[in-house]
Amino acid sequence: MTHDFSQEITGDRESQNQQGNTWREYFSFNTDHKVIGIQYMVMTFIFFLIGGLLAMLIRAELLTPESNLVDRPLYNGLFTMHGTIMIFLWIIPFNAGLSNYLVPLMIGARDMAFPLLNAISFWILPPAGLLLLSSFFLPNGTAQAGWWSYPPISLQIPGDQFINGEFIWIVSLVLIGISSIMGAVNFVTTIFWMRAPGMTFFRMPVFVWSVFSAQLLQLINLPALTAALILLLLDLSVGTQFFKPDGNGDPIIYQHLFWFYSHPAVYIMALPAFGIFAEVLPAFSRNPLFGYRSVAIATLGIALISIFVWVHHMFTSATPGWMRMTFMATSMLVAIPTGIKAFAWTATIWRSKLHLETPMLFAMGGAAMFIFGGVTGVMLAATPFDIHVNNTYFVVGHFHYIVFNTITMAIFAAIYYWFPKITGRMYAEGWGKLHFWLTFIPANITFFSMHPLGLQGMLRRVSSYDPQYQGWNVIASLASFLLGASTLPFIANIVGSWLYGPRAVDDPWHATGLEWTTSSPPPRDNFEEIPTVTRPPYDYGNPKYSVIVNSDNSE
Ligand code: HEM
Ligand SMILES: [Cu+2]
Repeated sequence: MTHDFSQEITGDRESQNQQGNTWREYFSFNTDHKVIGIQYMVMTFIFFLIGGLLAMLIRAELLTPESNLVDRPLYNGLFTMHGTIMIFLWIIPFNAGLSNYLVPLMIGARDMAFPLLNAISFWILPPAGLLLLSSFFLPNGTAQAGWWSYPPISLQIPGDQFINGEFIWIVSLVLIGISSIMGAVNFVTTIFWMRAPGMTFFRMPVFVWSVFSAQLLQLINLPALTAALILLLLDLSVGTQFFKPDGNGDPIIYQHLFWFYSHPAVYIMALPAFGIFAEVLPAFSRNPLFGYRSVAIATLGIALISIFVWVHHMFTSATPGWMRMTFMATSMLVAIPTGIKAFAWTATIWRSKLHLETPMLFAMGGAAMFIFGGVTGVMLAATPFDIHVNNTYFVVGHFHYIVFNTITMAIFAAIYYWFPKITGRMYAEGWGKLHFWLTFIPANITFFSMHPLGLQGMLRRVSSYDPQYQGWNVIASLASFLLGASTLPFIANIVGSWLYGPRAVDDPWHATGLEWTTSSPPPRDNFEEIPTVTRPPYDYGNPKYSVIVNSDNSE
């Protein structure tokens, strides 16, 4: 199943490695999984910035109790687009990009199983994203029904234009969904069939296990959302009544189909983050990952259980008692495999000498914040509690502890950790640490504040609120502006280091894993020779890796 790229390799490989790719290649249709990975990551980061700007606007509106900065329809559009962009154009496709870059290297393959399909999956995204953004220029603006797009609200279109914000929203989400399904086929096939000799399932790094589990979920669950969106489009545009309560339709069916995908989507987003922790924590504590096999199995276990919990998003949707009870129980069950992971991370770094370089700071910060977000998650799984705080800022606080404080932090850990491999250059450590503290502290202030607000009863998706809520809102908004500013040192560091940073060695962190055995950046076909794997992953007890990480990571 491996491909032979020897035809395509021209010139001296050494010099090719040194020069890496020219920037033009990143704007062209290229089937190299590494180029595609970088294309995904850079593009999604731009969407992260756009989604972040929208969040700043939302937070600016919420500085005062009155709705005075933007009008209400625009406010609805802002949180709808913010949520949609952050999920479907930042976290999910960023993970697809990182996985694209890493999986073939980590399993000892020369590329993904279907390189052409891989490039097509990527190139669907820029037009879909631009299409979504273009809806800001429509007469009635963007979609306004939140990222869930529940009918009947999503079907109430002012002015009745055929092409409207909701229409564009659905079309671009269907396109993104098609791209994700194609990507999932590629990842699952690659991990199944393209592993190097000796790379058994239980020698795969946990990151690969995470990608495998997350992409299985994409395959099983995403078709439900795609189907629901197509039916919604028909209701919206040609007058069918699948979900219209005033016809014969049932809006609750939409909620089921939506959450059948969108709860697992939480794990499609989170599992790769857990995988990143499992790579970074061992490398910077010089310990093998504690309980590797249990962690690998727990990864699949989380994915499996997460298919059966979706109704916890519908406790207040006239859901019958037996369903509430059942889904409360399954939801709480997720805490077991997740707890195994959290325990393993802690045990890995327990009593070891920690090397607090930037990737480690982000990984430890993200893992710790996950404990907080996980606990509020179990609280929300308890039906009586959820009924109390449903639709309040408590929920918004909870999921931002996951999507920002855990997953986005993990993404930053990954960027710093694999930056030397990807670019062949080192980033600046001081700037990285500054970025960490500027992110970690304001993020906690911003998103912690949302919990007391929710407990006191402040609703989400509102542009005006009772004056009693202003205190925490001002704190959250001011901290969020700092959080926005924290991306500046990051961008400066990444751009500056990519262009002018000192050259990185092949394995600057003395880390285990096949990706570190090849050059930085790797050649077009990844390895001079396909490696034969004879040892377990996280081989940090092995004398070969007993070297201590030092700050001199460059040549
Ligand atoms: C840059 C820092 C961020 C800030 C300051 C921020 C702030 C906010 C605020 C104020 C809301 C509106 C809450 C409401 O009215 O219901 C919101 C909603 C949301 N955010 Fe964020 N957010 C940030 C990052 C993220 C990230 C990284 C994600 C990734 C998935 C995300 C996902 C969402 C979602 C899904 C919603 C719900 C949208 C809806 O109600 O339809 N946010 N955010
Ligand atoms: Cu859920």
